[in-house]
Amino acid sequence: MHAALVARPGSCIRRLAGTRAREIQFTRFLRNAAVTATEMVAHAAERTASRTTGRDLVVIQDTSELALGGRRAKANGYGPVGKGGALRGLLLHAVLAVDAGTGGMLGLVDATVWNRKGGKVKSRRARLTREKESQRWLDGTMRAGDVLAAAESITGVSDRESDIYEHFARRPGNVHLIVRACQNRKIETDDADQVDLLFSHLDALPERGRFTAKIPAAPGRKARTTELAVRSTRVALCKPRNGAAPDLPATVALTIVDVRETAKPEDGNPVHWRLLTTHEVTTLGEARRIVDLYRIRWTIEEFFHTLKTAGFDIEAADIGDPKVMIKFVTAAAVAAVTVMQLVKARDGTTTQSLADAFEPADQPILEAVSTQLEGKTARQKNPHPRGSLAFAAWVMARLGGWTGYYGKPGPQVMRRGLDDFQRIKYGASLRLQDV
Ligand SMILES: [Mn+2]
Repeated sequence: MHAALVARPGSCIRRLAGTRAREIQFTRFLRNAAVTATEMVAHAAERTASRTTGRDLVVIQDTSELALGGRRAKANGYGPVGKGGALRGLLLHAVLAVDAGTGGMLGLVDATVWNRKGGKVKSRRARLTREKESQRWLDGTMRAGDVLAAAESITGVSDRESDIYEHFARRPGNVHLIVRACQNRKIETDDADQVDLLFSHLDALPERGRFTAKIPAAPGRKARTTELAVRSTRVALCKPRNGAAPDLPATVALTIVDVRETAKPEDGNPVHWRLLTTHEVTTLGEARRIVDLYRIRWTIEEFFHTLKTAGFDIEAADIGDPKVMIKFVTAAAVAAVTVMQLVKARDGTTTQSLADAFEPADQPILEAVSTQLEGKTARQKNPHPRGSLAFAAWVMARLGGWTGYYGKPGPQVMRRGLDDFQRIKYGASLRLQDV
């Protein structure tokens, strides 16, 4: 099914499965109680773990809402998503492993898809839901520490939603954190016994220095190169008075790095990030490194984008039963990682090797297919070195219908190519058995 998902862009099961017979097989697979979302994720995490041994990693986690519709989705039992909960759908929390040096995607570490309880929620219920949902950040960090235990280093990176005292207090020993601060917490400072507030304390600090950085384009924002002013200091966050578990320590010692744009941009708001980290930061270079690692967080936004629009068109899928849909989204999340890896590798500008996305046994088949696909002109030759992910991306793009002449192959093309490749691989395995 992973192959079918990778291959068929598509929304409804019929289109995804291709034929009526495959449709029945596919829904049977999804409805089969023995195949759980947990197992699909565990299998993907195992493959990711094998690629991350001895490497410095950034582990990114974030949540995305998958809006599936209005009244009909509600009648089918989908819970509220979006502002005000007017739409119905599911939530996906994903944890991805990325190489800290190159930014190359290495795979899925964890994924949880869930359906919120529908209907009107009383404030107590709403609060319990919020508490339960905030647990996902702690779980994601724990899971990264377990699954990626053989990594050289792990830095967990996440946005303001994960600024939770317990997240810092209970992190595993092998996971560092960089979290964008959301709460103006009470802090104890080095220089005085008095309690201060985090944000005003930061504002009063002298600048440590400045550096220029590229701000990527975003909806309503052009890419720009800008100057950032840096402040940083050690702080001890005080345990929140309400809601924190009694066994948590009274303070947690962290470093905060504050970067803000020195000039007002033409469009949108100036960048201002306050990044709480467990890493040691004493120099401007180290502060810059924290900012650079945090910027890798953007990868997960690209992943959600691949999954939703350019990729699998999940939000247009037409599956009535939320339990079945949870499995569908999980399987699509696993497949979307591979599609995204191929799209990123297509220009040969990343240094990723084939092993970051494929099994070792795939290499001879890929090379044979590549030779078959190569034409007579230079532009029809695979320009990438064997054993590189770019080499595989070229093969998948050609299989998926890209001519090599016009434009660049996107997710749809890569997915089609991967499907063909899986079929070729299956054929090759049959032939090997015949011998
Ligand atoms: Mn988020």
